[in-house]
Amino acid sequence: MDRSGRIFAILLVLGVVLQSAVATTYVVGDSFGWAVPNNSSTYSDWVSGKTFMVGDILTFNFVTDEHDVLEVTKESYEGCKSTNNISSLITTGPANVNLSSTGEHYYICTVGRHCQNSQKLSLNVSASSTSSPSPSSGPTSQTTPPPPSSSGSFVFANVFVSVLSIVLCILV
Ligand SMILES: *[C@@H]1O[C@H](CO)[C@@H](O)[C@H](O)[C@H]1NC(C)=O
Ligand SMILES: *[C@@H]1O[C@H](CO)[C@@H](O)[C@H](O)[C@H]1NC(C)=O
Ligand SMILES: *[C@@H]1O[C@H](CO)[C@@H](O)[C@H](O)[C@H]1NC(C)=O
Ligand SMILES: *[C@@H]1O[C@H](CO)[C@@H](O)[C@H](O)[C@H]1NC(C)=O
Ligand SMILES: *[C@@H]1O[C@H](CO)[C@@H](O)[C@H](O)[C@H]1NC(C)=O
Ligand SMILES: [Cu+2]
Repeated sequence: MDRSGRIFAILLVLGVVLQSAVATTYVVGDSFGWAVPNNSSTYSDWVSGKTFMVGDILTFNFVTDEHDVLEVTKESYEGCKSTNNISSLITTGPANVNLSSTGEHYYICTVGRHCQNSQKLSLNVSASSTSSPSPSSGPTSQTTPPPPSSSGSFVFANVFVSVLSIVLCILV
């Protein structure tokens, strides 16, 4: 491997390492958004294959007053009940929700029978690779959110490294 190849390889590895520290924003349901689906597996299909980390953000895309978002316990999720809420009701869309603790998180829409009609989302959050693992939160306990990560500077660093690698490959 020649010199520029080596430099490129090093920078590529650096970029991948930095990338893994960047918080991810997920748009719930992708282009379908947060609405009553025509299929009971729409949101479980959406979750499947994704790995959610502490620090990641969920964007619930919905029109204000048509839907809402409430984080509840597993029991309330299964029974579509608004009791035992873990968050306060989010009524303004689109809404960002921070995944600030590990473990299972359950979200429902409390409008009409939307939840009964499968407008509900459950997912499992893993400890982020860059922070020390925090204990899984039970239904009534909530772990303190980790200190704000410097994801902005990580994004910048990653862009910087990518640009640098391209420039070096042209010049070297
Ligand atoms: C169900 O919804 C999906 C979007 O999630 C859409 O692509 C599909 O055409 C719909 N199917 C029916 C039968 O309405
Ligand atoms: C619901 O989605 C699943 C998985 O994508 C699919 O196998 C099934 O046929 C769908 N059912 C309906 C009624 O569209
Ligand atoms: C549950 O909902 C009520 C009413 O919206 C709110 O006052 C309360 O703070 C919520 N509980 C939590 C833990 O957010
Ligand atoms: C979510 O986290 C971001 C930074 O990661 C912060 O700016 C924002 O205020 C947080 N939002 C909530 C609702 O905690
Ligand atoms: C969530 O993750 C934890 C730890 O990785 C695991 O023990 C638990 O079974 C998972 N829950 C679900 C519903 O997959
Ligand atoms: Cu709804």
